[in-house]
Amino acid sequence: MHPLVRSVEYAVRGALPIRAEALSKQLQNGEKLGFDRVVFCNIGNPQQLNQKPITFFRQVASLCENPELLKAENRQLVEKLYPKDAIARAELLLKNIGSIGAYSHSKGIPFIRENVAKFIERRDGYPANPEHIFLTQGASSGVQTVLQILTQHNKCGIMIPIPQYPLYSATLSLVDAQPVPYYLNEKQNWGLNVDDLKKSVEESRAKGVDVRALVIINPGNPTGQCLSEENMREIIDFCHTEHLVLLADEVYQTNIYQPEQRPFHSFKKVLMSMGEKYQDQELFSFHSTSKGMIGECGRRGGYLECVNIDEQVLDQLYKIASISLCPNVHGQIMVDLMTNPPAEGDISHEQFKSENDAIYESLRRRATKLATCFNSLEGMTCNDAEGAMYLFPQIQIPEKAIEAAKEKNMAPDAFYAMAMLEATGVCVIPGTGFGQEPGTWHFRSTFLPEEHLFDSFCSAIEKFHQGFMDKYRA
Ligand code: DCS
Repeated sequence: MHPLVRSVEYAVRGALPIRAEALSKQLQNGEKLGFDRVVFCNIGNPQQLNQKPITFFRQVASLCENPELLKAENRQLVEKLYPKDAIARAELLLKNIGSIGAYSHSKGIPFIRENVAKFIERRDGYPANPEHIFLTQGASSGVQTVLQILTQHNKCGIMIPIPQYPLYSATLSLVDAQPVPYYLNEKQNWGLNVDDLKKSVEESRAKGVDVRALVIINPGNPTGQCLSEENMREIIDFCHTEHLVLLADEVYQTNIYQPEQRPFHSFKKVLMSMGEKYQDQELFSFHSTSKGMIGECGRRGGYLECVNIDEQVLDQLYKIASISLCPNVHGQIMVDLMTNPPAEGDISHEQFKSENDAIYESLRRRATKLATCFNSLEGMTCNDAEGAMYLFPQIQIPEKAIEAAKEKNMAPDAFYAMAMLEATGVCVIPGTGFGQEPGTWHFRSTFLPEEHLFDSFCSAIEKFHQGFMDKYRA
């Protein structure tokens, strides 16, 4: 086996979730544990925790899946079950796609790429070129491809935040390139200081690392911060000065919980607004149908926009995309729906808006509730989530627990998270999986458990935490 494969670590599907799966099986087999269900807070997978899909999206997807329903003989029946605009959208998509069982263009269906370009134009107020947009299997495959083309030997470095979402560290391990870490500042609500970026790039270059790109996750995962426009300008200026390609992971762009103080700005928009000097700054930005209020993670929809990327590089990207033939067509359809949902005046608009708003408001309430719960616990502090789907609290783990973890050959935060899982069925991921300042301990939890169960979810964690502290307190 290739040694690089062995070197990869990916905590959100690591030891904790594997144990959680085993416990879940035990419960299914009728065994009695101290809890009656496993709550998978290890991953931002809303529909796994029973978030309802957006009705219009599923209506269109189901009609595309079964075009027989659109035939004249079934028309009456279908019009009873489906609103007219869902039928019309499915017909329009099928006209442009043909059969969804066929391979599509390797960059994605041209009609859908045009719609994505229009969405970006509406969002940012600057033009987007459909030829510079690649539809991808979730954002993950776009990120992997771009990291692959940006690196060529083990002295190549890519700047990644710490804490980070481990897609980045895992992919860099696989392509044998070096992560060049920069730390987010927990005391400033996980803010990003450009001086830290400068220090990090200088140190790495002094060691002979060929630093090529900077990854920004905005809003952050696992940290939930949302960058200010001013900070983004500084980041772009830094990339421009240091000749770094900017990778903007913007999959949580609609998960924004303080829209007045902390609105979302895309890097594309900020870059475009910065004038002539910056119009050679290379940028890749990523979006996904897995997040937001959509949560269609299993469908694997996403896109990648290339800004100021050389045509020859685009050709190579296209070639790499061709090796996989095409992104799956169900995901492409979801990208179309995400970027082009029912508009005001459409029959389905009201229902779409009310479903979307209800999920959004509920996420916002749950984010606050869980942060309040964590902050009420002995030795735990937690920043509010300005965006995304996660909290990343810090825990002061008592010395006796650190000793006990050592005996089990576990990191202290993994020891804590495993104890939580065994006691409550709640599966979170230790901070070690994302990276953290040495000597600090964290875990990441989603705030996705259903709202009607949220109080009992919080009280289970409270009870466990108190018991853990009582057991190990000096
Ligand atoms: N980028 C970020 C910042 C993510 O959080 C995720 C998924 C992705 C990209 C890739 O998602 P898709 O490939 O589905 O578009 N987040 C993982 C996580 O931390 N929990 O759930 C999945």
